[in-house]
Amino acid sequence: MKAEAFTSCKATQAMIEKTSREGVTTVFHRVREKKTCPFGSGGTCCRLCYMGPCRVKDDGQDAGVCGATAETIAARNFCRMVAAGAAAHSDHAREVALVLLAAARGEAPGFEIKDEEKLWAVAQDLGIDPVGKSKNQLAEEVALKALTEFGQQEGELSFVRRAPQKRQEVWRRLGIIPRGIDREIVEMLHRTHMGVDQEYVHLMLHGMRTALADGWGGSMIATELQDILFGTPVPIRAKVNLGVLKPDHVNIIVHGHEPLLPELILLAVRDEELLAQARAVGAKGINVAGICCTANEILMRKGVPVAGSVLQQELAIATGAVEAMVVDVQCIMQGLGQVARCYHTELFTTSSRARLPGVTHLEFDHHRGLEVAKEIVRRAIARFPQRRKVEIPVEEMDLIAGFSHETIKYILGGRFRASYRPLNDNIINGRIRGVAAVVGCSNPRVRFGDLHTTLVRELIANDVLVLVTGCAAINCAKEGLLVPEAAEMAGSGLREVCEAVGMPPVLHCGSCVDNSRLLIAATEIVKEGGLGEDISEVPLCGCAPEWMSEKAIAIGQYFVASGVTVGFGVAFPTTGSAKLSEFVFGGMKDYVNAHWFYEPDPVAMARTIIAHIDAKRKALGIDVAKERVLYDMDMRRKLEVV
Ligand code: NFS
Ligand code: SF4
Repeated sequence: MKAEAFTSCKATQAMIEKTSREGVTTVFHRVREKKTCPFGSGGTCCRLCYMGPCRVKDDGQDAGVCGATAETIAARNFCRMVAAGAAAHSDHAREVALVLLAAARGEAPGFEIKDEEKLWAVAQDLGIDPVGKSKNQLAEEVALKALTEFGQQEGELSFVRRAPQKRQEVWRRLGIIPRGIDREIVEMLHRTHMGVDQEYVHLMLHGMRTALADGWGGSMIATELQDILFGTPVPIRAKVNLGVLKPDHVNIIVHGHEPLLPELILLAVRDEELLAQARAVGAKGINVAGICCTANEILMRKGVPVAGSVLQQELAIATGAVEAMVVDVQCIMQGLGQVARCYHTELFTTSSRARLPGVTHLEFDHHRGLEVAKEIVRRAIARFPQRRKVEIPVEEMDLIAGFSHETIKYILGGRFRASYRPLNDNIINGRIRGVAAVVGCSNPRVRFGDLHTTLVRELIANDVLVLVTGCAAINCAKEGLLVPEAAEMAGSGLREVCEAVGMPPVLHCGSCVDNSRLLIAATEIVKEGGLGEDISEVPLCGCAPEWMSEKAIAIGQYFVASGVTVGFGVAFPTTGSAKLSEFVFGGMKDYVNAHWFYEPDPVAMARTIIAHIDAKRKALGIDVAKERVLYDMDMRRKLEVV
């Protein structure tokens, strides 16, 4: 098969070819065999009860056996995706809260409170008075309070109060302020059971409430408590792509989402005894690299190299140079097990919640996490002499990561005057046209990574400051968009701002739970003044052009419910119902002053985002006539030399 058809990433192409030669099956091989079903894809296949399953046509007559219409079925399916995505982010947060609690009580060796400033800030936002309390006392209270946010039955989640006043009022008026994280997710599952909530707008409103419980609840708790435990990110240089694997080192890949065990593995690989063991088997040292959001977490805080994004997980093993891959939860392909068996890699599942058939399970128990980490490193070293069929792609790229919303404040406002004022001023004076968040997964049904980079180049050429997270961030980094020099590709206004402060035009803001940082950044912009009183008035837009996961839908829904219009590519799970599509692509605006849009073409998506930003500028009265630049061949060529 033609590897170029899947992506322009050379490292990925080389490994697709290697696996094809060696008869190893990967996601890129399987995707060609699986045809999508139009009913499933458009959202109108219902299998919620066994009078069905029912595939329902959207012709105004057809219905499921129970009478459910296309819009009801599609809304129920959509809302279930929101619930699953919110559950994933939030269960991650729960785990972090439990570890914070254990660390505060001195029961989690290897973990400690790293960021006291953040601890104080979070405590206050949770309604805890930090004065006069020791670090560990306060951390214990914060962890316990965070845990109550999950099981709370009435009232409002604490972090909701962080949102702009006007936005809180919108939510209150609609009755969609989340009461408790678990409660909203459970209610969403209940309402979508056969024969419960069957009015699509009513369903979608609870879908917003559930999503808000993720964005301003689960995801935000995960981000904030991880910052307390591991430090709030600051700009840091690192490297990305499969070329970060080292031919003469023991390579360990950490993959998944929770940075807990990976942080301990980073400690373990500095252990002198283990380093001596590695040298004894002929390795020069031990190299740790990440995949997916685990990668983003330890990249942001430690500058650990990133081996790749979600679609490169099997390919990393196929280099033949990975001794161990350690996975926990989410975005871990079952295909990994089969690929690992074709090479010398030992694959470890480590979460009590996730196993793969035929794969070593070594459970991460935070009471003895460091021991588990050392055991993994020891076993990785033992695999080193068994390498065969090694071929590591040469591609690697520099990047700068670490743009927490606090950092953005410092970098733009200066060390002594941290504020969003300069950003707001630059948006008002038009140097920066607006802000776009480019987030989410990669999907083998579209050209992997290319949609992200095409879109982002177009945006920065038009003076749109781009914030990236998740796999989108990794893909942009691989193409050299996350270095200050990338400012050369930016329009003159954005370029000027980037060069003045030495920042890239594309800022890596972290993992997917860190999309909560973007909610805070948007709120800070509002609070700084001059750009409206609500998030929905700010010239900004979100998108996930290569999405695939339910988590992406949850994120999109909380962005929209927070007032940010969001575009998705690939395919969209409401298109099987005209009514529901009209609602998500337009009608939602009447409720939350933002909506979804679907656009599979990245250049057209950029155009839509820019038009959206321009409309917001006009409404604010800050529109200055500006020609839209098309990212031309000349600029593309220039990029390839960078
Ligand atoms: Ni986000 Fe991160 Fe990647 Fe998609 Fe998966 S790793 S949590 S879901 S695939 S961006
Ligand atoms: Fe069919 Fe209704 Fe059952 Fe869904 S809930 S499978 S539409 S009968």
